[in-house]
Order: sequence, then structure tokens, then C-alpha cells
Amino acid sequence: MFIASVVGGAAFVLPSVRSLSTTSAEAGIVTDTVTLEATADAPLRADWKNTNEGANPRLRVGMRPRTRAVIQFDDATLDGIRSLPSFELESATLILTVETNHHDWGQRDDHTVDAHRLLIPFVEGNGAQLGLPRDEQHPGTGIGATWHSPADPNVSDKKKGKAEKWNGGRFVSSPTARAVHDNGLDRGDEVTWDVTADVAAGASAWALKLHSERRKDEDDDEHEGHVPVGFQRGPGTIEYYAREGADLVGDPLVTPRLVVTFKSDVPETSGPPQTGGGTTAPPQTTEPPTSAPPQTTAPPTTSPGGGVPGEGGGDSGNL
Ligand SMILES: [Ca+2]
Ligand SMILES: [Ca+2]
Repeated sequence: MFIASVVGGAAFVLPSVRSLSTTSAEAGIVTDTVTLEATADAPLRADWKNTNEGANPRLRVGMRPRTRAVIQFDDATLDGIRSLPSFELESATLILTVETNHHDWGQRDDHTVDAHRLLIPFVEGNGAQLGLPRDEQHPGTGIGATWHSPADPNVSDKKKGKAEKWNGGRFVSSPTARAVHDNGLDRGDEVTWDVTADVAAGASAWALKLHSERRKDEDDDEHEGHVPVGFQRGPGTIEYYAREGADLVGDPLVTPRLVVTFKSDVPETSGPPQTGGGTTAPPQTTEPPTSAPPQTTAPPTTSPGGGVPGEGGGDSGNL
């Protein structure tokens, strides 16, 4: 239907789950769940503030160096969903999958990575260096997001230039949702943030950062080498799969994604309002039961010929 056609315009959207249950007594009100894959994502690093990491396979959030991550979903797709007749948002969940946990979160479950609503768009860029082997590092070319800017016009020159500044991402200062991170998280584990309120308000992008982020990397030194009992090191560092990382391992399920569940009023007339309504399959399930049984009612013994009556019997069985 409508969503499928909108989805078709964005490269990474999967209408993977479509619950078809009519949850309301009102005719035509259905509940749908649509999964969007990130259209852009990038770590922002405070140690090299004019470096782009948009093609990095990992989204790193943590210390040494201090890093954040920004993630964008297709705004037009979300607008299309929000403009459906009788639209009512039930939930929106941001989901990332752990690629590497540095296991430095301390002994208590008191550290969180927070999702903040991003206020301005960014350019993903094609640089990738952080955490990569030297022969796989490349600074990128052209425009890209950095710690200093959402769109540094030239990420290869290591200068901030005249680009718009955002100093580690321009986002709503209070987090929309917090997700506890601890040493138990491992590769493949999903981390979720409830961003329903943001999506309801029109948002399509988020910044992730440590709640207890330290200002300078030097502050990570633990009291001259002494780690107080019960405190350990925290805050920690986590690396999630970026969409490039999902491509690398060939698993779209680890791509950063946004799962949106909503109600809307779908016209009962079958014609989809947009082209390419490839998802209108369910009606087929109602047909099979009526077709098979009639064959038994046609006695083939009365026909003089061979194969032909058999075919005729199949047709007449509908009577
Ligand atoms: Ca990316
Ligand atoms: Ca630059």
C-alpha cells in the first residue's frame, strides 16, 4: 500500500513486519509496524574534531577518545507514515546492535547511553579511520559530519573551515531515552531506546552519547592508576554496528533501525493509492478452501472418452 511505495524510494527501508490485525471495532483502522533502516550514521570523535567517520563500520560511543554517534532515518518516509488518515502513533523504538563492548562499565548498572533528538541534519561522509587497521583507514573526501560540524565541506583537509558548527552534535539537551550499559552486553545484543515522543513530534534523527561523559580524555586517568573499589573505570565504551558494518557482515538485521508501530485508517477498496503496492498479499489466504473439494462430486465413469472428461470434471465441479 502507501507505505510500500514510499519505502521503495529509500534504499534501506524494509517493511519487514506488517501486523494486519484490526485492533479496533472501527472498520478500516489497522495497526501496522514498519521498520526503517538508517539512511546515514556516523561516529563523532572529540580527539580529531575535523575528521569524518561516516563510512566507519562501527558506531562508537564512549571514551578514549570521547565519541558520540549520530543516526538519521528517512524523513520523507516518516512524514508519509505520519500523514496517513487517522494516524495514531503507538510506539517508535530505536534499535542498535552491539559489535564490540569494551567491558569497562564498572560494577554497577549506573551507566547509560542516552538518545537525544537531533535538531539539524548532517552529511554522513565517507571517511573511516577510528579503530581500523592502518591499511583500511581513509580520511574521506568532500562533505561530511565531524565533531565540529554537521557538514564540513572538505573532510580531507583536517581544518574546520567555514562550516556550520555544532560541537559534537546539536540536539535537545535532555535525553529522550536512556539505555543501561554494563559488562554483560556482548556482540549481537540489541540495545533499544523508546523514541516515541520524538517521532510523534516529527523527529527522524538522534545523537547517542554517554550520560556521564567526561569533558577531556585526560580525565579518564583513574586517580593516578588507583581504581577505587566498586567504582572501577566507567563510564565505558561501546561500539555498535553502523550500517556499513551490517553490509560488511552481510546481515541487515544489525543495521541501526527504527521500528514504528501505528494505527491508521486504510480504505477497504482494494486499489492502493500509490503505485507498486506489492504488499497486498493477505487476501490470497481466503481463497484456497473453496477450490479443492468439488472435484470429488464429478463421477468420471459416465464419460466415454479418456483424458478430456477429467478436465471437464474439474471445471464443472464448481457447480
Ligand atoms: Ca555510516
Ligand atoms: Ca575540513
